[in-house]
Amino acid sequence: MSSSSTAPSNPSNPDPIPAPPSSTDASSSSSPSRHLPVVIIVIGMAGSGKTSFIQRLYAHLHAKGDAAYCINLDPAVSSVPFPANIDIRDTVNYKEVMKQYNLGPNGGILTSLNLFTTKFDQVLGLVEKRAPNLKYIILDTPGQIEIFTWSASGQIVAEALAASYPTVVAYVVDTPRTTQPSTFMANMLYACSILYKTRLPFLLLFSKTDVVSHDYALDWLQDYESYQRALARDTSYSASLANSMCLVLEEFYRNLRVAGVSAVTGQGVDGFLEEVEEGRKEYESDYRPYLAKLAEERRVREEKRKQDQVSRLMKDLRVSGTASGSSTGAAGKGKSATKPSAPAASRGGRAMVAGGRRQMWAEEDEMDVEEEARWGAGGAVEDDDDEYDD
Ligand SMILES: Nc1nc2c(ncn2[C@@H]2O[C@H](COP(=O)(O)OP(=O)(O)OP(=O)(O)O)[C@@H](O)[C@H]2O)c(=O)[nH]1
Ligand SMILES: [Mg+2]
Repeated sequence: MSSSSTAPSNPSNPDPIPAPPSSTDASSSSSPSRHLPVVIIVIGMAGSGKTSFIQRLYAHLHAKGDAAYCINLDPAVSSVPFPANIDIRDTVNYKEVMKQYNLGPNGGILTSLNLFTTKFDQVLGLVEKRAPNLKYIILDTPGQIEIFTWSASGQIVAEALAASYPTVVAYVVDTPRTTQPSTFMANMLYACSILYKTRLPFLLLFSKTDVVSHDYALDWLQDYESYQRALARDTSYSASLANSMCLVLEEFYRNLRVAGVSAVTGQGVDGFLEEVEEGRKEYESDYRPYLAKLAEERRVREEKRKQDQVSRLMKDLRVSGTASGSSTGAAGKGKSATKPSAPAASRGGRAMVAGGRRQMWAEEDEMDVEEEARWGAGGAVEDDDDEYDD
């Protein structure tokens, strides 16, 4: 894994490094993430314009003196047109992965991403060192969208970054290729599924607006009757499905941030950055408390697990202690008097057995504790020998 030195944020680079946000900034006191770079994860269907948009965004930020750190997560791309500080291709050779694991192109990309993710702690370390001087961290993802959105690796990458930095998902929609109402609906459903999967602040980014303006999309998003009118011209079965779905998606549309950009002309990039800033605020107000809630739940679960382990251990100790006591004290009593001690003593060791058997023994031990109590209280319950046989 290497980090290129072409980015303006590199200390060895003479390009301007933006000053950290001033402490007199109105929102700095109320927003703990104000000084942190914002992560923008760019996701979108194949060829929707992700890479070209990042190239344009990087150039725009560079011109403004805002430092951006770019990470390329697409192992199959032949050339990256923006200066990637971290490039998955420096770590994993996608073609070799295909050969070595006997995979097709998509399996190769997925496996490459999985391999890269195993090193993601190193990426986080590199990012962390540079973070104080950065304004944005931008991620380009593979064109095979599901490889990032539905794989464990994609989730790990997104969650690892979102745990440390305000993070926004920019879902790129190919504006000229989405003018059909049913294609539009399919794309919105996909966007919706990503929003609910990541739970991160979400931004719909209509690309290639130099070719077709995204006004039609804004119209459909704001007024579903207008969408239905467009759909009325389509008599296919998928149109009737889209008709029902648009009502369902109304709620999704209502909370959506939208921007339109052209990677060719640069039009709309400032509007996009404004939406990213809104996304950062949403991260602060919604996602950070959600993270804190998750962390608290994890802490409680872990606490309970530890307590359970301790109480199981105490039971084991009590049982084996009683067992060794009874094996000496009960010597010469009858057959039934020594019975509980034998399995109890051996169970002390068996409790160490890993996996599913542990639960079995734990449950058994609970029964035996009761049994020991009865024995201790002088209860004369005679058990069958067989019950204790392995
Ligand atoms: N006219 C125009 N063409 C664009 C724009 N953005 C991208 N393109 C073209 O769309 C095609 C795909 O662009 P990419 O940036 O490679 O898209 P991508 O989403 O990164 O593609 P994959 O990584 O393969 O999924 C290229 O031919 C670009 O030149 C744009 O804003 N305007
Ligand atoms: Mg690309």
